[in-house]
Amino acid sequence: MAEYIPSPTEWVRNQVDLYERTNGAEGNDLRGMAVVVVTHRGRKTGAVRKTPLMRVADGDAYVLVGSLGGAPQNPVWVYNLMADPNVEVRDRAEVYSMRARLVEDPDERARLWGLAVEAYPDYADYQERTERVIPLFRAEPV
Ligand code: F42
Repeated sequence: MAEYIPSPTEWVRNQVDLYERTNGAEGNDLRGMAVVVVTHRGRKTGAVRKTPLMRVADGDAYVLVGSLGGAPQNPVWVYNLMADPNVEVRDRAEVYSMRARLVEDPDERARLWGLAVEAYPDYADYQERTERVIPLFRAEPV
């Protein structure tokens, strides 16, 4: 089992810790909107990384949104998922083994973006703030 390296960002690290410790009973939201925790592998360190993201469900799949608050650059986890798409998605007490596929088809992206903004309306502002197209992954059961 590879080493787990917690996020260098304190509030993110604390949210992951609380979420996992309580099996998703606590720490499961951001401003009242649901959050999942995605476990993946660092593409350089090989370490286990855990990233909380907004919960955007699409049937038995989840949409993972690389918004990083509308920052100019992609979050680093996006590159980890491109290098190794095997992830675990924790949705409260349930943990699913999934494969995360970068969504490239424009029609599919438009549909999933609609779901994302429905789940977390601030994503629309984040996209306006940045020149980059916010990357979306569809995490699908394996
Ligand atoms: N971020 C989003 O982008 N979208 C969301 O919907 C979202 C929701 C959310 C909800 C709750 C919450 O607590 C946080 C939320 N965040 C959301 C923030 C999210 O959890 C991440 O913190 C944020 O996206 C930043 O991701 P990041 O991967 O850029 O993280 C940085 C701070 C980080 O951890 N950097 C590490 C570091 O040490 O600086 C590197 C981590 C890493 O993966 N390293 C790789 C390795 O090999 O281990 C190397 C990668 C490389 O290419 O250099």
